[in-house]
Amino acid sequence: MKDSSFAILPENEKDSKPVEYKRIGSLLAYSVNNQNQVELTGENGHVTIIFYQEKIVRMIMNPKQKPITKTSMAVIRQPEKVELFVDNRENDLVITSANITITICKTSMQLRVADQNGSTIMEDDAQYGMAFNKNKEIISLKKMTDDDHFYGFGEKTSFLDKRGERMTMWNTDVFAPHNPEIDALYQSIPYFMVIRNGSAHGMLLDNTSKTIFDMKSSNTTYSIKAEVGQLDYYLFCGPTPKAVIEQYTSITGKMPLPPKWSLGYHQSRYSYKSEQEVRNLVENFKTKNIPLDAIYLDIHYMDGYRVFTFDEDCFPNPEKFIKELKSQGVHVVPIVDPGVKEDPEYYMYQDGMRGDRFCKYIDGTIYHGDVWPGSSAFPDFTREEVRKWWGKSHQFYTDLGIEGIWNDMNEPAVFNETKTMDTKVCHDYDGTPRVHREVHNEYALLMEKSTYEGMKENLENQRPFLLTRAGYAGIQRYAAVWTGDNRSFWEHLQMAIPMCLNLGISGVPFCGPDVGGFAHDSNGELLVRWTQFGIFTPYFRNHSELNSIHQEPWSFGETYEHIIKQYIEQRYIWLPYLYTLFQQASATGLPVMRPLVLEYPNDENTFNLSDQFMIGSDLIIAPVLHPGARHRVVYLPKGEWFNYWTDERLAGEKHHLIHAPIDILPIFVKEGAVIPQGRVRRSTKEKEEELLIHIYPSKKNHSFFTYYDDDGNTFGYETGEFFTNEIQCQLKKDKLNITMDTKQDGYWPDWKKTTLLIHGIEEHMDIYFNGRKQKTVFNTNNETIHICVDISQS
Ligand code: MIG
Repeated sequence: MKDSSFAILPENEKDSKPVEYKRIGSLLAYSVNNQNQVELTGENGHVTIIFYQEKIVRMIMNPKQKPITKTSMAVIRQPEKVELFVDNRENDLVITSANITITICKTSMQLRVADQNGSTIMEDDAQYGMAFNKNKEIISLKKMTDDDHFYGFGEKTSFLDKRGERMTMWNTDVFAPHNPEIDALYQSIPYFMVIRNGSAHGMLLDNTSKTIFDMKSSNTTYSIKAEVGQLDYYLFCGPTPKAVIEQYTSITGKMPLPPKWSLGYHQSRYSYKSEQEVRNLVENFKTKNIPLDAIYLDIHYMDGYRVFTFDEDCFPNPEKFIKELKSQGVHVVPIVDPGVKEDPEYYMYQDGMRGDRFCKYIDGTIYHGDVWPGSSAFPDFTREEVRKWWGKSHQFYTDLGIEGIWNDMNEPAVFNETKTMDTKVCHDYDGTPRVHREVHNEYALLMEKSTYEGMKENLENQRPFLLTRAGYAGIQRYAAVWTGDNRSFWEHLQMAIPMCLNLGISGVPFCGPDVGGFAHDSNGELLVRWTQFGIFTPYFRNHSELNSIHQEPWSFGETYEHIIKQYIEQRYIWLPYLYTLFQQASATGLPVMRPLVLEYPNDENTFNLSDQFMIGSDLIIAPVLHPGARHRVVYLPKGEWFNYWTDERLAGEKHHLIHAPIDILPIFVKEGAVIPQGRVRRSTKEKEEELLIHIYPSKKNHSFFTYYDDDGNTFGYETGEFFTNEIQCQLKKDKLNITMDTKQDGYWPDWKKTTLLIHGIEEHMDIYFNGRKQKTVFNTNNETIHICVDISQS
């Protein structure tokens, strides 16, 4: 009935009467604590304002009691000391720091936050700035200007700019086709960024219950709302979009540098069901000479879907098999779900029960829910001892040589009407119990923390790789995110771009969709276009569902196979550049794959540009997203650009019609760019033989690029075992000066040869490298100039 017109019978109209919200009322008293904390008492509630850092302010409102300052697991930083000055004026209380002024209206407790120039960053609605109702909901309405554009919110469907949308955060397993109507998916990242006239600010609503963000119901205000708990948010004052991401990730943490193998091409399927099937698959990649770094084992590898087991018939000797594959450069990544089968003869269930480690109701009975293995219990990851136990249990996998774990169903998903655990389950939370309704969105974050820390300990000095479906703010600290059960629809290829871009803005650089589409049947053209796009998604895995047509690279005939192979090879060619950007992301929080608006926040053509994106600051990728299309429009922002394939120069601040036959992914390079690349390899295990440095000299700007490399596998980089080389390029009249300067040599890369490739030179030119003349060129007709250099002495 729900899916027919019956759903919209007149009688079904929702009660349009708004829930009665009670306002916090007027300010009765205030006090200043520890320099950076101000406590306010209102008529109907309490507010604590904490200056976290110079440009980060936290506000907490609790209608019942003095706000609790303990944070969720999303936040890992303590407040710093910030000097405050409080001015008690007639109508307002004004709190000032060096960078921020907060004005609190005494009659309504409406907040206004301004920068040092007095420009408003954020302002409460006069009536419902802070309010709550008898159902324990809390809400805050903020003013919205015509120029406000919204980004972030983690993993959402629809276009890039979320103005005009209403979104729910409630980790949900959605197999139904993801479409603009589905506003809650697997990840809940209650954080967003507003860009207004080129300036930006951001907000994290740190509340792990169901939260709702509404930029749709009004043209002049937007609202943030939570089902239960405190109104507890952090305001990041920017003022640039990049500064907002840096501020957000300074308190929620950054992605650790992943192992290099996790950046290669990964092949998956629900499921490769036996050792023999996997061996044949790997053999196929080998004979077809297609690069490969990992194979995934979906639920069929287990004994009756019991996690931490292998089916003995299908995988008779997992250790031998996994080690052999690894020696050929292929990692095996098994799936691990949180549900533990209710089976008194199964050690994980026994261990969990005996150690009192499963989620239970307030009366002490264990919660059991149906998942793959049938009735199952779920570890209570809110307890530290349980996290340690679960993490340590991964020794089962690491002893076999496994370094990567794929966590699915961790919303947690349960096969029932609500799709999750009973919200009345009472989590231990290390002795301060809270019901599932309050902490649902945090469950996966805690599971990933447990898994990451356990894997890291078991692997000693090797970097673990985790892939997760669900998460909360801060998930980037532990796992890469894939965007769940998409379908082999062109629409889902299109949707994957803004979804990944907004994940990147939300502090999650390491993400990607199932290439080719998970459910439904893929086809040759779709898989080609998706693979072309996939080589630039930070996470690159082809995965498909049980009942779908197979979609390994060779599944649709030789013509398609040939192009798919060529692009998987491109991934490996681009890896040195991507790895440097991953390193930057792990240090700054800035995403590898980014929307143009992050680099060009004043250019209105970028505000909702959802079908092209940037890799770093110098590359624009414009995938083809429609069947039969052999052309597409590409917008190039300010600057001069090169077509990567032809070296044709293209003007910025213009739309261009680009020819893109089936074997072309349109790529554009900004003038002034320096881009390191490598050669094709069969896997990241093969040594890098040659470093290629593409240079696109600019007459206007001096170019800089710091290339980064390390062993790709250990934590040695934390103690200086890495390599950096600063590449510079300056073009003056007819003299091109290129320098390379090794700044850090705690690690020395594998390559034996370095080649410079200089693009876009048409006239007479003298080329210098590290002060020595290398070559004089004349009217090159736009040919690329190759020069071999030796940097070992530099
Ligand atoms: O509900 O393990 O999103 O990638 O192949 C199905 C089987 C459970 C959902 C995951 C998908 C995986 C599948 N899982």
